[in-house]
Amino acid sequence: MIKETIAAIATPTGAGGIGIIRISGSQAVEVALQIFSKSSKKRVTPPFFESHKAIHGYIFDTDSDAVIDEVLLVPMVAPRSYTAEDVVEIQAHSGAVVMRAILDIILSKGVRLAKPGEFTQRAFLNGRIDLTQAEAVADIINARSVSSLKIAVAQGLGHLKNSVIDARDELIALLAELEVTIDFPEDVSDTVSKEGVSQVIKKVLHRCKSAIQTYQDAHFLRDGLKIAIFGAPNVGKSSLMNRLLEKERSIVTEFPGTTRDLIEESINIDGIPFIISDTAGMHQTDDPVEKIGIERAKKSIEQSDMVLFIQDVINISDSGLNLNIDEPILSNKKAIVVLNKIDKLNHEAINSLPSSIWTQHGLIAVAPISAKTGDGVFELKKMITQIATEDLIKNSNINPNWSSSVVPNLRHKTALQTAASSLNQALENIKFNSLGEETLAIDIRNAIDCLGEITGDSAGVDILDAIFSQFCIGK
Ligand SMILES: Nc1nc2c(ncn2[C@@H]2O[C@H](COP(=O)(O)OP(=O)(O)OP(=O)(O)O)[C@@H](O)[C@H]2O)c(=O)[nH]1
Ligand SMILES: [Mg+2]
Repeated sequence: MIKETIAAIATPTGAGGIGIIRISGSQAVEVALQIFSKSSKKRVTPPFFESHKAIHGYIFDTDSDAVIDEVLLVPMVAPRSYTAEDVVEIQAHSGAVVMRAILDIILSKGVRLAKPGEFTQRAFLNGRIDLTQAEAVADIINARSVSSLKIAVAQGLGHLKNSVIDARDELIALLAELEVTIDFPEDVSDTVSKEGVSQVIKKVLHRCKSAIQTYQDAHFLRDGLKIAIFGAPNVGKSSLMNRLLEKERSIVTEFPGTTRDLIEESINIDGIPFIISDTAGMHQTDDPVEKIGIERAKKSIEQSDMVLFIQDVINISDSGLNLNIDEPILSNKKAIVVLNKIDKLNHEAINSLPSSIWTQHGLIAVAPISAKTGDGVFELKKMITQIATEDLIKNSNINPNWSSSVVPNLRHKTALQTAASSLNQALENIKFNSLGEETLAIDIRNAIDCLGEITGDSAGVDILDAIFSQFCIGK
């Protein structure tokens, strides 16, 4: 049982229409009523209040009896609150001084300032939400796109939690049966067969593997898909970057070698987050600064999920497309060949450009554009989202709207991988040993613990600290 009552400003600091101060704990209601009055003339504690009903009134400085602000007080009695404790939210006018003054009065009544994420941590410790739902709160706040928001909301509603709990419960039931086998081998019922046990393990293993696959195909919806713009000097990489961002972010000049350092920005295309980088033009050079820029460009391309390989359309020889893109750098990457500066071509020449090209990396789509006029950029954006999501749509049961989609994060994926390797080991064990072997029970117990780490049932203090310390104060 958590005793201390905590408080914090829950809204961003600065001027705004409304700011909220939140108090949680067994003293929350008592403290709020001590400093609140329905009358601005004198302090009249409301004779009664209804949970979840706002009360209009005033916050007083209890030392001077001066009114600090006109507010709405919203008491939420346990367990029907964010933390599952008694919670009071004070809706005041949002200004740095007034909010701080109200918070100071609350803290003077023996309430402690909340640590970052402590309200959500209490919701978790009080069993109202599991760890995946607590993480979803941070994901909702930090969502950079509609797709990542929808995934976070689905996680907040417990879709990931439920699927992990189901799998874990199956293993717990299996372990219980096996433990009887270990303790009382003579009492083993006919129902516990090697085949039956393997089937349960395989079913859970399949679930773990498909969740890991979903992470691989879909984590960019949450973390952003990395796109590198790459090509020779002066082909229009920075111009394209600026077009995609719809702002003048990179410097553009007619001189080759203008971009020397890596420029990285986040963008949102059709509700999907991308992290896009403009790189230094690839060529042989002795210039030490350019050399460093080119090294950085190569690294960025290595780390990217998708490459926009940009060419000046004028440089394409009449004998056909010799795009020189047998670069090993492109292997295993999603790629689009962007033919820039089509404003220099006539209609006929534009129409004769191919829509895709065979390379040693397979068929790559071609996008003719003019970064100068914006022609073709809309189609290029469509192509980017389509190529980004094609694996996802092919491999997984994620609905194209991203809602109710269960997409594990990196922490979940790591735990799922460890669980899967314990389950694989368990299957090997069954092949060569009897079901009564303690090592089989150990493998299954490990898998149960790994799944429990995801929901928080068996997460250590270090994991909890790492998760909640990333939250802001007041959440
Ligand atoms: N006509 C035309 N000119 C363009 C187009 N895109 C870029 N340019 C011009 O090409 C020159 C180089 O453009 P940048 O965007 O700086 O090219 P870059 O590839 O980033 O060049 P570096 O950073 O030097 O490697 C500039 O003079 C641009 O105005 C285009 O679509 N059409
Ligand atoms: Mg540039």
